Amino acid sequence: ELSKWRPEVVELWEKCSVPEAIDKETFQKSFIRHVNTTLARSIYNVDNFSAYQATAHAVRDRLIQRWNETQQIHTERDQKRVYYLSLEFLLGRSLDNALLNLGLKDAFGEGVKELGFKMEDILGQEVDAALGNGGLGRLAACYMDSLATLCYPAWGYGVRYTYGIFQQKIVDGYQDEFPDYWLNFDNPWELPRVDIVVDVKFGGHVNKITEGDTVRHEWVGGETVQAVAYDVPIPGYGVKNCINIRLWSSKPRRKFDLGKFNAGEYDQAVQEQMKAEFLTAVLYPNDNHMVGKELRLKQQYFWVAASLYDMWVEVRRFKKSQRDWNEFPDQVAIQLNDTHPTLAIVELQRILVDEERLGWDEAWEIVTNTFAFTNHTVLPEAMEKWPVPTMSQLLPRHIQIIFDLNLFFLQKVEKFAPGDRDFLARLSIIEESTPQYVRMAHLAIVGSHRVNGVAKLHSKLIKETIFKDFVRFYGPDKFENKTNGITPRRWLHQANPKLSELISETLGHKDWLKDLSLLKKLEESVNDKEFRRRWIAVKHSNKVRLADYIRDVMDIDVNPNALFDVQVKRIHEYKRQFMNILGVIHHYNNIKSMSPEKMRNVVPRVVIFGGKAAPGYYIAKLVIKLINSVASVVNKDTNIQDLLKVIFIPDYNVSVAEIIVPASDISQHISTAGTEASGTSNMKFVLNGGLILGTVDGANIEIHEEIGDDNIFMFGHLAEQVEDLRYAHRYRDVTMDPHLNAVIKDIESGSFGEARIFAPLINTLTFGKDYYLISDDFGSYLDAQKLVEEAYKNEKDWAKKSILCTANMGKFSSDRAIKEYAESIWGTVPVEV
Ligand code: GPU
Repeated sequence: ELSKWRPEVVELWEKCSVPEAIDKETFQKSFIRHVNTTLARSIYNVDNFSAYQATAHAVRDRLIQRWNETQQIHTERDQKRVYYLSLEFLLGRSLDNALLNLGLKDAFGEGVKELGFKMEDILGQEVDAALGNGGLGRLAACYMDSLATLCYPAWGYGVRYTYGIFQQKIVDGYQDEFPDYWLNFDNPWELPRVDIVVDVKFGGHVNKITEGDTVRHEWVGGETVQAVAYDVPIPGYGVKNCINIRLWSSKPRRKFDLGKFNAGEYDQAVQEQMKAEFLTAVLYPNDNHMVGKELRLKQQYFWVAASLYDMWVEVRRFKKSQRDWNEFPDQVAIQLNDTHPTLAIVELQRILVDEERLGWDEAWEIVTNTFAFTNHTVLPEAMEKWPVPTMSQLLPRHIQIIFDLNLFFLQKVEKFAPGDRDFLARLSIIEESTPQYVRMAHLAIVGSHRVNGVAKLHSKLIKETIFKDFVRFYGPDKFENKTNGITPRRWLHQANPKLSELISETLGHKDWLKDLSLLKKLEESVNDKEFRRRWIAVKHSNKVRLADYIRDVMDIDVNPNALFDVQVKRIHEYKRQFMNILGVIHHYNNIKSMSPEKMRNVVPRVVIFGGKAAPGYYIAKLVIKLINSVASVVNKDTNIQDLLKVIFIPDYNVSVAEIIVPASDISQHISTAGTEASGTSNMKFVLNGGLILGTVDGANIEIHEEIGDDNIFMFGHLAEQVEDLRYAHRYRDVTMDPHLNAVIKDIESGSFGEARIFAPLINTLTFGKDYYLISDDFGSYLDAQKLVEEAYKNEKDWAKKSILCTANMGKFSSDRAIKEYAESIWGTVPVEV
């Protein structure tokens, strides 16, 4: 065995493993080598897709070098590591990002050009890695970019879904869903680790073993599924560091359980095996909504168990170092992205107590010092809770541990507030209904040393509402705010190359890509006429790019000189796309009633929507239908000239967002106050010089603080008024704003197709008591839209606003967010390669 590492062998290895250079010629050689050998093609049959594959493989080779070096150095240095557990990573495309982060874009661009290809065409071949629903998954992706760029020793852990978020098609105005079989062709952005396989167990039973005066538990029997690791390298920008996201894929065990079948039922046995593969087949397509499917719980445990076992490899190193167990949290920090990975808390306690034989309290101290938990919503329908009977079946030992943890926790609560049964019941990890439920957020809070919200208002609200009792019990210090951020590399440099170029030229450096606060200096150019002209020209060319895209996919022409008014995000009642389209109808009717003279004062507008509805979310799907019905009436109405167009862009995803975001003049972030935890696309639009029209909610508030009153359009009731307004709706009739009433009457008269189709939607405002307060905000919404229109008429002032938006977005870099997590929660320090 050891002869492999004889000095002369080592020397040979080192001699042969010279890292490939990154200049044009070596790239071209490696491109052609990949065409010939990896793809088994020749010069005569290389299409754009093969060219993409070959380029991707050439980049991959260089990523792997960096990946290896980073992992080696991080292991050597033995600093505290952070593990980011997220059931979603919405990465989008990788090639352009890797080229830019590695600084290869120019050399490789030249390289492919000489070989007869256009880099743009090559980039367009890649399918998105869409292993997430929306904001939560995209946040995880931005955070990985920042962790890599800031050189933190960090790993992500997730699930390698065979099917990502469904593809959306619009048929007769309705959403249709199609499977996203993204692994159809080979995926160059993952490294299969066929040797890293973890057994994960479900079911079985628990034996209680008494040894003298100690009792231990042994979890036996049940079925086993195997988790195989796939590593996704994440390169930092402008550094050699390249971190890892390890995604787990389920597969059956190689061997049949011989006892379970006889020769006559061979096909049955194969089917049993195939069930194992199904475990990680599909991403659940719900955003901000819990659907209690047993398979989802299995996914969660499968992923968490495999990840903790994998970290245990590190832990074994830790044990060898003879350090005290109490030092474990000095080596490892685990961040829980929402409650989805909460079982990790229980799993670690199980390992420490049942397998490492630590005392319960000692183990629990280690566990709670290791974990921290991020909450992403206050919506009650999104709170995860699992039926105790289901959990007992699947995870018999874990449910025991949960009940024990709850018992000890409630004993402390009882001491804190003696006799207060209600307080106890409210705090309990177990909901005492029939059947009982495990409240995952409660478990996550009890098992973590820090809990954070994702924007100032949201962090305040969780302390005052859903987690109020916990604040009373633990004191306020356990609860923090970490306002979300976005990576300026993807969301400005990559999505908006022209603006990035203009900024770098104006500032005289590219350092702003690593320190976004440096954008502030752009303020000095706001009165420079030539600079403003160029700024406007960039926006215009981005609008042309989007108009081209709309023509390509929808065969509709839009005027790039019109005001582009955008709302793209998951379709959800609380996000109020319904209010937007009602406002569009109002605007449309308004134009129709105008004299030709008055029409000349109207700013031409293209209202752009995009977003997926959860397949089971009936009302959200009706909103899509209404938008498309309005679009088909408005877009062919020649009486209104070109003053209004309504566009629903199908299949909104990360790479479509990269085209839409830089092209917006105004974007809408109009959730009912107090419902949108943060929002992150608001940050992307403003960073790209798009103004926003928003409610006093989530991160809108902090964006407002940074960019000032003059550069944002805010409207609507405040979070603290919502409860009273809802109360009034419940006990009095909803009083309709007269404009809203007129719009509803118009829909009911059949102006946008058969009225009965939309009745359930309109009923949310009436019988449904208008829970999201559209009637209360509609008036101020229309007023704000008027202000937008007036402001847009002044091109010079609008350009100034746009520049000041970008200039003041420094705070919203995910680098800032990650540094805050590292400093106040994780206690990790950078290790640069
Ligand atoms: N978010 Br919970 C999701 O995208 N999906 C979810 O299931 C839950 C939260 C979002 C919030 O809605 C959004 O406001 C926030 O910016 C984002 O998480 C990241 O924190």
